[in-house]
Amino acid sequence: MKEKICTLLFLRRGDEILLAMKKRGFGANRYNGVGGKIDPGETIEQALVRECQEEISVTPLTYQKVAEHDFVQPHGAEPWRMYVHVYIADSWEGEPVESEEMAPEWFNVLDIPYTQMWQDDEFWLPQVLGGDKVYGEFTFTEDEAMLTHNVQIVDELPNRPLKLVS
Ligand code: 6U4
Repeated sequence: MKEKICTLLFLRRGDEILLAMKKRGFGANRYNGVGGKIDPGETIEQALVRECQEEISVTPLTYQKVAEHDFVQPHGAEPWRMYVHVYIADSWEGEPVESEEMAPEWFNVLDIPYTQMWQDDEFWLPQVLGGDKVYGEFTFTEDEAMLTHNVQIVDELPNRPLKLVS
């Protein structure tokens, strides 16, 4: 099974969060936070900052971890697993700029376009935006439809080390 450990970051400004339309690759044509794979030798936070700079030309300055998710697609010829460390930033340097990968856009937290996002998002993003910390486990079909979800509000996130263990 292909396995990846990734970051996902939302900028927050008052009642608004920054989403970005993914223009190509995995998750294309969906709104999401910014982020991607943690490279060998990188910390989670180094990857978070680098991906945000690469995708929308912004450097996050202060941020906190709000969720961890285990996403698994166990079916067919190309199964995958993605473990995602999710953060919210409340200060940053620079203005969001569109790149080849992402087109950023601000949304009111009461008007998030869940129908144009990964299906799991509406099961955990509202809780996170309400101030809870969330651990989630989700499975998907080969067509990237969500099959099962298990979302827990937690006091402490697992802070799973940068190695996938089943
Ligand atoms: P490559 O092309 O592999 O270098 P990279 O930018 O490193 O790409 P990418 O774009 O595959 O990684 O990262 C996937 C992004 O999508 C991460 O920010 C995590 C996020 N993501 C993946 N599955 C998700 C899901 N089910 N729900 C969600 N975000 C998801 O909200």
